[in-house]
Amino acid sequence: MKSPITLAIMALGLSSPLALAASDHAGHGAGGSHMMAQADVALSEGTIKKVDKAAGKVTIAHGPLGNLGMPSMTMVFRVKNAAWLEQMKVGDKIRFLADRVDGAFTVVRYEPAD
Ligand SMILES: [Cu+2]
Repeated sequence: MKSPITLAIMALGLSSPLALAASDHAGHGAGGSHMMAQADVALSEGTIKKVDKAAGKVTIAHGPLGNLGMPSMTMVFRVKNAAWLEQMKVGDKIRFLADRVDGAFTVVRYEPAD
């Protein structure tokens, strides 16, 4: 059995060529270290299942979340920016990054998937 840590390292290794390419691309633009850091993070895939604007939450059927050591599942997330809930629609495919914010799983970054 591989430990979750080993799997996380493997995930990072697999994502590095993509992340490097993204960093390169961003580097020619604004090129701030902040942007570079974001580009290094591997986004996970998800499909919007439910949007609850009143509660500020979104239900996402997501693929593995390497940084959280979480397998694929459908679950509820909070969102870092409530305005995102206005843009998210049930059935939308997204790429996103989730993290623990104040102990709650939160979408801290997302973009539409093609
Ligand atoms: Cu999950």
